[in-house]
Amino acid sequence: AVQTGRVVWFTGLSGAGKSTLAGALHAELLARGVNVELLDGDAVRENLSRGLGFTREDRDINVRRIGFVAELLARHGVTVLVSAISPYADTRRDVLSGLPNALEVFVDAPLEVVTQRDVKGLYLKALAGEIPHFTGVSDPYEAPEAPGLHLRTDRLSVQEGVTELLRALGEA
Ligand code: GGZ
Repeated sequence: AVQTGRVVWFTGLSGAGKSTLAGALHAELLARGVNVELLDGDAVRENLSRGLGFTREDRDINVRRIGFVAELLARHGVTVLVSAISPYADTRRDVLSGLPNALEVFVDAPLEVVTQRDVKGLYLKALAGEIPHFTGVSDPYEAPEAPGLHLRTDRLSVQEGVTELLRALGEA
Protein backbone atom coordinates (compact mmCIF):
# COMPACT_ATOMS: atom_id res chain seq x y z
CA ALA A 1 0.00 0.00 0.00
CA VAL A 2 1.05 3.60 -0.57
CA GLN A 3 2.82 4.98 2.47
CA THR A 4 0.82 7.83 3.89
CA GLY A 5 2.05 11.37 3.47
CA ARG A 6 4.07 10.81 0.37
CA VAL A 7 4.65 13.60 -2.17
CA VAL A 8 4.95 12.62 -5.81
CA TRP A 9 6.52 15.54 -7.67
CA PHE A 10 6.12 15.58 -11.46
CA THR A 11 8.64 17.80 -13.24
CA GLY A 12 9.11 18.28 -16.98
CA LEU A 13 8.46 20.50 -19.97
CA SER A 14 5.07 21.97 -20.82
CA GLY A 15 3.20 19.32 -22.79
CA ALA A 16 5.37 16.43 -21.59
CA GLY A 17 2.38 14.87 -19.83
CA LYS A 18 2.77 15.84 -16.17
CA SER A 19 -0.88 16.75 -15.60
CA THR A 20 -2.11 13.79 -17.62
CA LEU A 21 -0.07 11.33 -15.59
CA ALA A 22 -0.78 13.02 -12.27
CA GLY A 23 -4.50 13.07 -13.12
CA ALA A 24 -4.53 9.40 -14.12
CA LEU A 25 -2.61 8.40 -10.99
CA HIS A 26 -4.98 10.54 -8.91
CA ALA A 27 -8.00 8.66 -10.31
CA GLU A 28 -6.34 5.31 -9.75
CA LEU A 29 -5.40 6.09 -6.14
CA LEU A 30 -8.86 7.49 -5.40
CA ALA A 31 -10.37 4.27 -6.72
CA ARG A 32 -8.12 2.38 -4.30
CA GLY A 33 -9.31 4.47 -1.39
CA VAL A 34 -6.07 6.39 -0.93
CA ASN A 35 -6.35 9.82 0.70
CA VAL A 36 -4.83 11.73 -2.21
CA GLU A 37 -4.74 15.36 -3.37
CA LEU A 38 -3.64 16.90 -6.63
CA LEU A 39 -1.70 20.18 -6.77
CA ASP A 40 -1.75 20.95 -10.46
CA GLY A 41 0.30 23.79 -11.93
CA ASP A 42 -2.65 25.41 -13.66
CA ALA A 43 -4.94 25.41 -10.60
CA VAL A 44 -2.08 26.61 -8.41
CA ARG A 45 -1.36 29.52 -10.73
CA GLU A 46 -5.04 30.49 -10.76
CA ASN A 47 -5.30 30.48 -7.00
CA LEU A 48 -2.23 30.18 -4.77
CA SER A 49 0.11 31.91 -7.24
CA ARG A 50 -2.22 34.25 -9.13
CA GLY A 51 -0.26 37.16 -10.56
CA LEU A 52 3.08 35.41 -10.70
CA GLY A 53 4.90 35.22 -14.03
CA PHE A 54 7.68 33.09 -15.40
CA THR A 55 10.90 34.78 -14.38
CA ARG A 56 13.23 32.61 -12.34
CA GLU A 57 12.19 34.50 -9.23
CA ASP A 58 8.47 33.98 -9.84
CA ARG A 59 8.84 30.31 -10.75
CA ASP A 60 10.88 29.73 -7.60
CA ILE A 61 8.23 31.44 -5.46
CA ASN A 62 5.58 29.29 -7.14
CA VAL A 63 7.52 26.06 -6.59
CA ARG A 64 8.27 26.92 -2.94
CA ARG A 65 4.59 27.69 -2.29
CA ILE A 66 3.60 24.35 -3.76
CA GLY A 67 6.22 22.65 -1.60
CA PHE A 68 4.87 24.41 1.49
CA VAL A 69 1.30 23.29 0.88
CA ALA A 70 2.42 19.77 -0.09
CA GLU A 71 4.30 19.49 3.21
CA LEU A 72 1.24 20.56 5.21
CA LEU A 73 -0.96 18.01 3.50
CA ALA A 74 1.63 15.23 3.64
CA ARG A 75 2.12 15.84 7.34
CA HIS A 76 -1.53 14.89 7.78
CA GLY A 77 -1.16 11.69 5.86
CA VAL A 78 -2.32 12.88 2.45
CA THR A 79 -0.58 11.52 -0.63
CA VAL A 80 0.13 14.65 -2.67
CA LEU A 81 0.60 14.71 -6.43
CA VAL A 82 2.36 17.86 -7.64
CA SER A 83 2.50 18.81 -11.29
CA ALA A 84 4.68 21.81 -12.10
CA ILE A 85 7.46 22.41 -14.62
CA SER A 86 9.73 23.30 -11.68
CA PRO A 87 12.64 23.90 -14.07
CA TYR A 88 15.47 24.76 -11.68
CA ALA A 89 17.42 21.82 -10.24
CA ASP A 90 18.65 23.74 -7.18
CA THR A 91 15.18 24.88 -6.22
CA ARG A 92 13.70 21.42 -6.74
CA ARG A 93 16.43 19.87 -4.61
CA ASP A 94 15.85 22.44 -1.90
CA VAL A 95 12.08 21.98 -1.84
CA LEU A 96 12.10 18.20 -2.26
CA SER A 97 14.69 17.75 0.46
CA GLY A 98 12.16 19.31 2.87
CA LEU A 99 9.55 16.71 1.92
CA PRO A 100 10.24 13.44 3.68
CA ASN A 101 10.11 10.51 1.29
CA ALA A 102 9.21 12.54 -1.81
CA LEU A 103 9.30 10.80 -5.16
CA GLU A 104 10.66 12.96 -7.97
CA VAL A 105 9.22 11.92 -11.32
CA PHE A 106 10.88 13.20 -14.47
CA VAL A 107 8.16 13.37 -17.13
CA ASP A 108 10.34 13.36 -20.18
CA ALA A 109 9.57 13.84 -23.84
CA PRO A 110 12.07 15.40 -26.26
CA LEU A 111 11.53 19.02 -27.19
CA GLU A 112 10.79 17.98 -30.81
CA VAL A 113 7.95 15.81 -29.53
CA VAL A 114 6.32 18.38 -27.25
CA THR A 115 6.74 21.01 -29.97
CA GLN A 116 4.97 18.74 -32.44
CA ARG A 117 2.20 17.84 -29.98
CA ASP A 118 1.77 21.50 -29.05
CA VAL A 119 -1.52 20.73 -27.30
CA LYS A 120 -2.18 24.36 -26.40
CA GLY A 121 -0.40 26.05 -29.30
CA LEU A 122 2.09 27.61 -26.89
CA TYR A 123 5.25 26.31 -28.60
CA LEU A 124 4.21 27.82 -31.92
CA LYS A 125 3.81 31.18 -30.18
CA ALA A 126 6.99 30.77 -28.16
CA LEU A 127 9.02 29.88 -31.25
CA ALA A 128 7.60 32.97 -32.95
CA GLY A 129 8.91 35.00 -30.02
CA GLU A 130 5.45 35.84 -28.71
CA ILE A 131 5.95 34.28 -25.26
CA PRO A 132 9.05 35.44 -23.42
CA HIS A 133 10.74 33.01 -20.98
CA PHE A 134 9.11 29.94 -22.46
CA THR A 135 10.58 26.79 -20.94
CA GLY A 136 12.61 24.77 -23.42
CA VAL A 137 12.50 27.52 -26.04
CA SER A 138 13.73 30.74 -24.46
CA ASP A 139 14.05 29.66 -20.82
CA PRO A 140 15.97 26.80 -19.22
CA TYR A 141 14.78 23.39 -18.14
CA GLU A 142 17.27 21.63 -15.90
CA ALA A 143 16.44 17.93 -16.07
CA PRO A 144 16.82 15.89 -12.89
CA GLU A 145 20.04 13.87 -12.89
CA ALA A 146 18.80 11.13 -10.58
CA PRO A 147 15.00 11.21 -10.46
CA GLY A 148 13.17 8.58 -8.44
CA LEU A 149 11.36 7.67 -11.64
CA HIS A 150 12.04 8.63 -15.26
CA LEU A 151 9.09 8.28 -17.63
CA ARG A 152 9.60 8.74 -21.36
CA THR A 153 6.11 9.74 -22.39
CA ASP A 154 6.94 9.48 -26.10
CA ARG A 155 7.53 5.75 -25.53
CA LEU A 156 5.00 4.88 -22.83
CA SER A 157 1.22 5.00 -22.83
CA VAL A 158 -0.53 6.79 -19.97
CA GLN A 159 -1.55 3.40 -18.57
CA GLU A 160 2.04 2.13 -18.73
CA GLY A 161 3.18 5.29 -16.95
CA VAL A 162 0.59 4.79 -14.22
CA THR A 163 1.71 1.18 -13.81
CA GLU A 164 5.31 2.34 -13.34
CA LEU A 165 4.18 4.95 -10.82
CA LEU A 166 2.15 2.44 -8.82
CA ARG A 167 5.13 0.09 -8.77
CA ALA A 168 7.44 2.90 -7.60
CA LEU A 169 4.93 3.71 -4.86
CA GLY A 170 4.68 0.12 -3.77
CA GLU A 171 1.04 0.02 -4.84
CA ALA A 172 1.44 -2.38 -7.76
C1 GGZ B 1 6.42 27.77 -19.45
C2 GGZ B 1 4.29 28.62 -19.50
C3 GGZ B 1 4.81 29.87 -19.80
C4 GGZ B 1 6.20 30.02 -19.91
C5 GGZ B 1 2.65 30.06 -19.70
N1 GGZ B 1 6.99 28.94 -19.71
O1 GGZ B 1 1.36 23.40 -20.59
P1 GGZ B 1 0.75 24.35 -19.66
O2 GGZ B 1 0.94 25.83 -20.14
O3 GGZ B 1 -0.61 24.15 -19.17
O4 GGZ B 1 1.71 24.42 -18.43
C6 GGZ B 1 2.59 25.52 -18.49
C7 GGZ B 1 2.33 26.34 -17.28
C8 GGZ B 1 3.64 26.36 -16.45
O5 GGZ B 1 3.36 26.69 -15.14
P2 GGZ B 1 4.12 26.00 -13.93
O6 GGZ B 1 3.52 26.58 -12.72
O7 GGZ B 1 4.11 24.53 -14.07
O8 GGZ B 1 5.63 26.50 -14.13
S1 GGZ B 1 6.79 26.64 -13.05
O9 GGZ B 1 6.87 25.35 -12.32
O10 GGZ B 1 8.01 26.92 -13.82
O11 GGZ B 1 6.44 27.74 -12.12
C9 GGZ B 1 2.16 26.39 -19.68
C10 GGZ B 1 1.93 27.77 -19.10
O12 GGZ B 1 1.99 27.65 -17.67
N2 GGZ B 1 2.95 28.75 -19.44
N3 GGZ B 1 3.78 30.77 -19.91
N4 GGZ B 1 6.76 31.22 -20.19
N5 GGZ B 1 5.10 27.55 -19.34
